[in-house]
Formats: sequence, C-alpha cells, structure tokens
Amino acid sequence: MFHSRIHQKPWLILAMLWCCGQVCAASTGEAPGVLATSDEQFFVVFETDPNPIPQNAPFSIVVSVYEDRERTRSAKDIELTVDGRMPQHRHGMNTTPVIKALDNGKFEVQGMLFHMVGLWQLHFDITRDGETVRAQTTILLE
Ligand SMILES: [Cu+2]
Repeated sequence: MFHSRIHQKPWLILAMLWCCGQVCAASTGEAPGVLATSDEQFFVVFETDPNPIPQNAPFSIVVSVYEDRERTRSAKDIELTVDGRMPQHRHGMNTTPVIKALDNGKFEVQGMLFHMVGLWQLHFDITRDGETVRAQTTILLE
C-alpha cells in the first residue's frame, strides 16, 4: 500500500485509520487492489509507475477495467477519465492527465502529478452509453 509508515502527528494517524477504513470497505471480499464502481458495474485494477506514487513528480498509471469481480471479462465500449483530488484542501491536480486507450479495457494515463503531501482521492470515471460511474480509492502521500 501507499501509506505504510507511522506518522508522528495524531491527525495523520486518524487520517490513516480513516483511509484504511475506506480501502477495506471498498475492497471487502475482493482481491487486493480491485476497486468496484459504486453500482458494481465495473471493477478497476491499477498500477502506478513509479510505485508508490512520488510527491510532486509525474507518474503514470495503467488501468484495467473489467465487467466482473473475477476479472475474466474486459470492459468494452467504455471511456475513462482519471482525476486526483485533495478533499481536505478542496483542490485537485494542477495537471491534466493524458489518457490513451489500449486493448481489452486497458488504459494508459500519463501526466499525473500529486503536488502536495496529504490525503488524495484517485477517481476513475467510466462512461458507457452516456452514463458515468466512479470507482475511487484514497491515497496518503507522505
Ligand atoms: Cu492540498
């Protein structure tokens, strides 16, 4: 995971607990790292490069979108947008990621940049037939 080191500041520990709670709640019964959209229509696996995500340096993500929890059926005819936000600071990224569709429900996302330490939300918005649903995770950047 991205938040392995224990921090000295109490509010950060609280934030980490909250963060872990979110991740666990989102991934109950699933293989680690599988994110479901809120309606469980799509299941998302992602890998960042570098991993873990660096502070204030560009990173890229390879995202795979599936139609089933077991990840046997790649999602077809979808569009993906990716965004990063800091909910506690009410701001997003200063860069606009460039997303390239690969084969079999895979996408390459370049130009991501988390410019501050703290809690980030990573959003994967998947659109098919004009309807958009979101899978998301929380990342603590130290
Ligand atoms: Cu911020």
